[in-house]
Amino acid sequence: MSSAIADAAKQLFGTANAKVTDLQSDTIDPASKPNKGLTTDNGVYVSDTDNWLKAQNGTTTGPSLLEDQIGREKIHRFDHERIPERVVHARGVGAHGYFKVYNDKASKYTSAPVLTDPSRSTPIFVRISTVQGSRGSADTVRDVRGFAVKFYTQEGNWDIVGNNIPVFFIQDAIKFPDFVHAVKPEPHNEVPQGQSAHNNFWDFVGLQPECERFFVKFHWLPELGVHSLVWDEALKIAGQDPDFHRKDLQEAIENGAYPKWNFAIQTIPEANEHDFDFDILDATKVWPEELVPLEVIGEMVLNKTVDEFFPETEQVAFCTSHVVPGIGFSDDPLLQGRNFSYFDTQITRLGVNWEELPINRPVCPVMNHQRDGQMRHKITKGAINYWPNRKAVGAPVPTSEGGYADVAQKVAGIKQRVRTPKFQEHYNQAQLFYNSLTDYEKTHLVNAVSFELSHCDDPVVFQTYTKILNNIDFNLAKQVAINVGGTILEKPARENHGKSTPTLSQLYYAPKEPTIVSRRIAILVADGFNFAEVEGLRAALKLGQATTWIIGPRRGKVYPAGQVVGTGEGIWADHHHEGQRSTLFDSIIIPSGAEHAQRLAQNGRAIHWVREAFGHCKPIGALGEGVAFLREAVQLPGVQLASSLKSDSVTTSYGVVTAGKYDAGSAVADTLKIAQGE
Ligand code: HDD
Repeated sequence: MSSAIADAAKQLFGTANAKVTDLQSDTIDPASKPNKGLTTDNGVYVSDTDNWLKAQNGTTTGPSLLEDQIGREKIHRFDHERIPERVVHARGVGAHGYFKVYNDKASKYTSAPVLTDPSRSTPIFVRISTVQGSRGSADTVRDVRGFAVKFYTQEGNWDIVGNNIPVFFIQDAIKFPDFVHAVKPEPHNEVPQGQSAHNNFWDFVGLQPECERFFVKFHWLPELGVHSLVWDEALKIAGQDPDFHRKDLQEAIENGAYPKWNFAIQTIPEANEHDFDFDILDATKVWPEELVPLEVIGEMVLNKTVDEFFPETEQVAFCTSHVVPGIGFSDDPLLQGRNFSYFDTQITRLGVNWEELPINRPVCPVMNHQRDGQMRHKITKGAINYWPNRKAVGAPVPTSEGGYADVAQKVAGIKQRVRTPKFQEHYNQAQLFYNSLTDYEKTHLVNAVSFELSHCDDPVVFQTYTKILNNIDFNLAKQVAINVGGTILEKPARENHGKSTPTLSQLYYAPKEPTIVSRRIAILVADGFNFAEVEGLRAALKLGQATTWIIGPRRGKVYPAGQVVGTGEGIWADHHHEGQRSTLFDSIIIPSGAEHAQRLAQNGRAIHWVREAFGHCKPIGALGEGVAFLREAVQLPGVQLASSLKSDSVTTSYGVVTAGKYDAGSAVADTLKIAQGE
């Protein structure tokens, strides 16, 4: 390899984010010089992009001429804009960032510098996706979320292609096409989109109930915890703003609330592979943290949005087979199949030279004797494209000098299509999961399965599946069966082992310190609101890195108490009551102001805003006359509200926080409380 290439790579790795710097050579800013204006793809300035070349005769329109190379080029390029969308995980959003480890603790397990060298900051690109829906489906559908990370390391690219669920649905890669066919829209009518609530999926899962080296499981632990939408919100947002999550990521990064994850590993020495009552290579099983504790060793931060969606987020291509020295593969039958599948799919989507695309190419030097193929970008000098060769060009690198080393592993067995007995046990951990849920998580689960099975109209499907649930828990099976007309059984199919583990409940992943970072808080106003209070609240919430949104009767000026509606200075409302709904915000505040409160109380949409937010268990705050409006809107006798307009003491009840008057001194504390729903 030429030392010039190696030097260039070294220089790139010296920059703040080597991958972002690397992409600059392929990034165009249309506003910058020397671009005088529009050109053809071959760089010729275009003088008219609106009219096809025609054989025009006076006022009679003549035929369009095929010879118009500018018109043809524009149409050709348009006709070929689409590439096949990903067969799964088609809808996604991407961002750049960095990864670093805190110390060299992982050097007990690996020699990979990306995991052991704390002086390094490795550039990464992350793509977060849904699984079932097409590229245009909604963000808030009920689905697993994909989480693929590409590390541009100095030793080459390493991809971790994970999901937000700790287990997978199937055990063997050979079942993946069946699984995906079953979950995707049904083939005869391409329905439903972005949903698993249909016969084929529940039919399939009803018949397929599996849903020194160290073995390692990788975990990304979100700094701000794990939060879910309630189903009613998710359904509504899918219509109100199908790009809700995409925008959320972009908004967080643009506001400097950079999403951050801790990186943790679970490790099992090779010698202990068979010490567990489940097979550790079965991707449908967790490694309970009581048995195999997590070690947090690093962090990942996303701090830059993409410049253009297609060349970055759409063309980024992950491969589980991309590993760097120090990391290898287990015999997990799912992983083995994935190592084949990802590479294969990229060839279909992007062509055989997909690894040369700017977003996919490593920052470190790449050199081999692979050549040609569609869309080859690189030009390699010289007459040699094979190894061994008389000039020793492109020689393999010994493992002692950083070449990839395969770990020697003894393999013996009888060639057969089977699974081990441990792979055939499917219910112990399903029960462990169910037992570990809080009561309200159990309720959500019952509702979720009931919703899904209600959309299956073939009785064979919902009756079989409700019977299967009885292997997990009798009550779960019974409640779902009652809801959907399934098979109600008289007794459990098996004893409940009674074991549970806190780490399987979402509650476990609440942030250690309550925080409002990146929360969206709506301030609901009508003309006549209390200006000083709104300003104070906004400043206080901004300090906590939340964003505030004024929701008023119109997107335009709204007038505080003391100003004449229509002529006063006013403040600008970000949205009107109809334009954005409560579902799109994490919490609501209703400030004081007599006229404003009266106006809100006469506005059906404003009342619905508050009722809906309350129904979705969102924290709601109100001050002064805002409390009176809230009282009318919520009308729930159980909810305690501040009673006196004079009192500045805070009343908290059912996530509703109220005070008679606003005390600027305690503004920060109060508003933070409101937003956290304490
Ligand atoms: Fe997969 C994409 C995650 C099993 C075959 N998968 C894909 C993506 C994620 C996962 C996050 C999106 C990557 C992106 O953003 O571009 N897949 C998983 C996880 C699995 C898993 C966590 C189990 C532990 N996958 C799996 C199997 C196979 C595939 C068993 C096939 C044998 N997956 C693919 C694929 C995709 C893909 C067809 C579609 C687009 C792509 O690869 O790039 O090859």
